Amino acid sequence: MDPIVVTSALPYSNDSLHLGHLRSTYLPPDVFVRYLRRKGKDVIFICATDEHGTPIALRAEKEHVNPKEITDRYHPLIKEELTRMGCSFDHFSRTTEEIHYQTTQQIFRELFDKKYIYEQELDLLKCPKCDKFLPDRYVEGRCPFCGFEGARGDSCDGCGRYLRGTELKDPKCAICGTKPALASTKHWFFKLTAFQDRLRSWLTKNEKIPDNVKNYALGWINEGLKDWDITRNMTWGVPIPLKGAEGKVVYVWFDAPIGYISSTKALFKMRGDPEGWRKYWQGKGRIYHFIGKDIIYHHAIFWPAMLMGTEEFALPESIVAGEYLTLEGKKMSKSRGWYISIDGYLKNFEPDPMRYYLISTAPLDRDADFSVDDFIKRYNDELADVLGNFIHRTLTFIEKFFDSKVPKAQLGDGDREMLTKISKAQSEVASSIEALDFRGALMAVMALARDGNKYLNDSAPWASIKADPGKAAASLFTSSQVVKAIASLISPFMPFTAEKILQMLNVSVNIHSEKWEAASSPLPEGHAIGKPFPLFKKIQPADVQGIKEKLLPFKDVGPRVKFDDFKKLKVAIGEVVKAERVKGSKDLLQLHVDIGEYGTRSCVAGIAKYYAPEELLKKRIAVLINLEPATIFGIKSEVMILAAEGEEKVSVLVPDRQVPPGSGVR
Ligand code: B3M
Ligand code: ZN
Repeated sequence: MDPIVVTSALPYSNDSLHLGHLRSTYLPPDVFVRYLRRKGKDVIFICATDEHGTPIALRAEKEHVNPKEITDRYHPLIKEELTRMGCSFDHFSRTTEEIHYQTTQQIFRELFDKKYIYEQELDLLKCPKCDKFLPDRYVEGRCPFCGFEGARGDSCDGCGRYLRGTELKDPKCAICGTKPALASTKHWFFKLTAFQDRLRSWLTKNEKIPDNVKNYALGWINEGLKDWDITRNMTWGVPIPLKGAEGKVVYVWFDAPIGYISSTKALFKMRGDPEGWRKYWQGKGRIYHFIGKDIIYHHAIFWPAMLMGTEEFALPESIVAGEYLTLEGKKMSKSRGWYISIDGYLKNFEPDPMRYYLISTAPLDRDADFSVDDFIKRYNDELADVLGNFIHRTLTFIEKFFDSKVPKAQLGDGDREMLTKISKAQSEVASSIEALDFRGALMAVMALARDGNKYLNDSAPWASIKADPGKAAASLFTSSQVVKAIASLISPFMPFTAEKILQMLNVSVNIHSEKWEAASSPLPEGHAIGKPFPLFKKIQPADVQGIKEKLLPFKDVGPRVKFDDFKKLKVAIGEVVKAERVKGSKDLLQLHVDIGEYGTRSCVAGIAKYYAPEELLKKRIAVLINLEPATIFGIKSEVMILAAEGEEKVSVLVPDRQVPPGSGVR
């Protein structure tokens, strides 16, 4: 039996995780691993916190602490929130462990000795004021590809491209804002170009890598790869194991994926078998990486090339990349505060409903949205009405009519037909999971619950119990078998729910290690069940708003104003009669606005990035007319325009119907 390694991308140890991470990176592999364990496979589920890199170093510098203090703070938090969500890692290590440093340095040396790593002098950005080189996020500027303003020295959030600091337009030091200058320094490069053809043929031949990953990666290869700068002039990271490299560390993206290997090593060391890791990584190991779509490049290009270069390790069998999850239709963003944290969710709900929602909402290779209304709807319609209701009805009828014992039964055709659906669902769930279609697999379990509900309605044991108790017995015997099967089949997806169902059934197996095939082994006649309880309490319409308030990161409106104070503001409609750029400023326009009976007034507005002067001419817009005048760039500004600030755009406010200049707004 070939050993299997399943990994989740290593979260940076400087922030807690949110629903988007769960959906793409942590839940799908957990489902996979839970299933594989029950199939008796030799599988390990590996993760760790990624503790290096400039975001952590930069933050430490700003907070005047050692970076390790930050990662020490977050490692246990992240580990705990994932554990509470049911993610069943065999090991969750850290990239600051000694074994990780050793492994990284060893792989660096191996690649260096094989001439896949070479040295080069190059000119890099250095801040004259801080007297420091500015690796990655230590420098910010404008993206040369898409023009996005907040691009950083490693990548652009606007277009998602991988960048070099020297490619940025208008670069600035992230610590002090000074414009950096070029200075020469020694760096080491990984010869990515040497792997171009091997990567292409490996990707093309690999059938288990989903199309979204394959197409991106092949696209990049066809554009042509560049050698990869894998060292950084900083002290936080794994030191370069070469002479003359003092004060330099390996780039975080070189050491992070090695964390998959070093975490495996740490696991086997803990198990008292320090060489045990080898068969997973060096032999016939089958490796599955689960990641978010923004790090496909790192996993489908850099990492396999590194592995190829060592000629020692197995290559990934698959790389599964989850697409994005939006929140209420809007991009989730930590910096803007628009996200639901795992912790915030768990304060209000059990883990399983979210596991259910995120796994079933859309296939992994498609974007998905989380909305509270949809969550509640599906919780009520699917978890409460279908799954919970079927189980609860079956067990309470057995309690009531058959003294809590699985009845002895003479089965008819309809009952037998229902029972065949169990093994059908069992193999459907299995084949979908093996095809990495976790959503399809979960839907197959739910289809079994739906069939069970329908069967129970049709056979109506509550109606036949008096006149034909044998029929009621057959119905409840059959339904109880379906309940037992559901507990088993749903365990990879909703492990806590599976345990609860078994508790109600009074079956004391460890469902997480029970053989998958046992899903269809029957509950014996006469088996005494436990006390039924509702699995999912329905959410009432009256509670919906309260749940929204708790889950969604609604912003506080701040201090309230008195109506009398509001009335003091005079807003009116004015027509732009003249518009021009303010000389010497990139941001400002000067407008002349005709405000009817209030005259034509000058306004200096910071909207030059969003509007060309001509665009505004003749527009009727909302302006605040009784603000104290100000002088901006030497120009008198008497009124202020009102504008909406969208995520990327700014928009002046135009009345929906034609109203004359000077009309008041209230
Ligand atoms: N630490 C997190 C991310 O970019 C990054 C993953 C490393 S995986 C080896 O999603
Ligand atoms: Zn600086």
